Amino acid sequence: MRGERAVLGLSLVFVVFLFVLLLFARSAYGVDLPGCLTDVEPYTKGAIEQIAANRYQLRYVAKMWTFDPPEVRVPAGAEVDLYLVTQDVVHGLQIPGTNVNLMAVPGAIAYTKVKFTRPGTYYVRCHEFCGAGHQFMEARIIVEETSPGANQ
Ligand SMILES: [Cu+2]
Repeated sequence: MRGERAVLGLSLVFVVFLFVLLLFARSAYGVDLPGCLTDVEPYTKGAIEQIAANRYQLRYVAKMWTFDPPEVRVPAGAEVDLYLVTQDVVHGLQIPGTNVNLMAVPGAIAYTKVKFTRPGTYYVRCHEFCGAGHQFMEARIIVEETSPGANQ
């Protein structure tokens, strides 16, 4: 009986000691809970950037019920690195006419590479039911005809 009390008392002291260590690490070293990769730049808003000749980086941010950016333009033959994150629930991203089919899972970055060879308008659609406005969730990628002799 006496030995059990001693073990319980020591266990309690040890738990309190660990809690004090946590508070010390937080105040002295700024240790905190890990953040989420998708909550920091450049994944907080959608954008397209040209990163090389005829090579683009396109970052989509999905949220109920839009894709950001809603419309982008690239020249025909463009190779696009496509990144997708979500700011709320699980979404999908599909581009009919291509092999692009991604899932946007909270906290994760989805990636694929696509080459747009034919000019035209490509629709970016959500393929994972995400709420009342799911069917309106759409963006466009306009692939423009390149003029002959253009340095693309
Ligand atoms: Cu959806």
